[in-house]
Amino acid sequence: MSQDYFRGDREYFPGIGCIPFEGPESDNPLAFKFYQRERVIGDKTMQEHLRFAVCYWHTFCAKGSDPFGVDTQVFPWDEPADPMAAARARMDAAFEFFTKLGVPYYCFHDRDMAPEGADVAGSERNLAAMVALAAERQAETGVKLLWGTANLFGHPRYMNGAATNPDFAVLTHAAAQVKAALDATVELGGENYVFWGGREGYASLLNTDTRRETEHLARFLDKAREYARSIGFRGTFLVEPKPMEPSKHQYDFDAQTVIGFLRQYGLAGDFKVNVEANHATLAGHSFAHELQMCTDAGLLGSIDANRGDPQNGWDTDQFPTDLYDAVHAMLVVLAGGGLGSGGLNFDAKVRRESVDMEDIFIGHIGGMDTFARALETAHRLRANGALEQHRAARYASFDAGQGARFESGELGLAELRDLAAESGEPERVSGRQEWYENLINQYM
Ligand code: XUL
Ligand code: CO
Repeated sequence: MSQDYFRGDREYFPGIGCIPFEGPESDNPLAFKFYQRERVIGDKTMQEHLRFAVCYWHTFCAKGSDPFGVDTQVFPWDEPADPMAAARARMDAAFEFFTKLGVPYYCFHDRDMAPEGADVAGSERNLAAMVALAAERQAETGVKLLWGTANLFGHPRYMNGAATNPDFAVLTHAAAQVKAALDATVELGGENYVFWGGREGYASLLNTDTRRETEHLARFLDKAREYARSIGFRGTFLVEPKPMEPSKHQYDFDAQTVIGFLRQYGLAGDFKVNVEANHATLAGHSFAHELQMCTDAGLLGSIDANRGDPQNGWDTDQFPTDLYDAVHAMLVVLAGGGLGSGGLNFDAKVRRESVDMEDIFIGHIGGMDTFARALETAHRLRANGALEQHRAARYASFDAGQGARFESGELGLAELRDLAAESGEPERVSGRQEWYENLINQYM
């Protein structure tokens, strides 16, 4: 037991020390095989590229219940009967975990960190007390806050939505929570602030004024920005798309929907997108597709790293272990210039059947190793340059001559028609998809 590992009066993960790097030959499940914090890839260390974060909610709050069964996991930090004492114990366990795992960041919802009080002021007091402790723990461990957020979906008052609730009184409670969560994020030096609108959508079109609700959402985000900037928040606001669950339809359906919404209401720039892999697949897209749409718009903010299960149509929030998927994602991230002030937050949980304390370490280690390998592979692929050269060459006909004149808007439809008549039937050019796919496999 070493005081380096934990700051409270109890060690919550006894028998597990700081996770070492042992390399791909190691058979120790509690060691990294690929993630080496200080290893330089291109111009940055792995830690600087990947900016890993642990999420407070799945890892320290959720205990394996599902709609058909109760909790299966037992956590020692839940032992205190007083909710604030339990919150303090949970925080000590969380910082012990962050330190032992060796991640630079964490993320939280207000209600993960502090219990709801009897009224607005009571909830604010609870959160402020826990934020003071978090500030101490951050200073002692060097672990930083990637983003904060407010849970605007768990409490029954939000059953018809938060900022999009048809009842103004509910909207005011959502505002109170966001205000306090913004205060907390600023206090803790958070680099971003997230809005995930789990219940900002509808169950039935028949009882919903969708136009009014989306306007309320935009107004709410605008007022949150105004307040946050007034208290000195310099970071990025992030909207996290998801098409459904718990709502039948969520307004922030996917990246392109959110990008259009942010631009329509003058929020783009201050607000960017937090892409979650499992939300992408729920929307019928790939993870890489969502990242690409955000990169094209200059609005990729951060990533919630996880994966779904191809046999399930819901948000299983599994740890990301699919290397092919992660390589594709890292190709997009590197091509876009990296994650900026965002990071890779493991919005992932161990399975309900994984009931040992070490399982949560093993889940995170696997996710970190997957992205470390993906980073290294994507970097080598980009250094080789063949993929990008081939892709660029497909568009060479727009680089000069009439194609370039079209791009700059000089050619009208009638002129384009005359060019078609002149040049006759174009030669068919192969898309060579198999060549691209094989190249990725060759580098993995
Ligand atoms: C839910 C989800 C949330 C957000 C934060 O699917 O992803 O945990 O990341 O509210
Ligand atoms: Co998420």
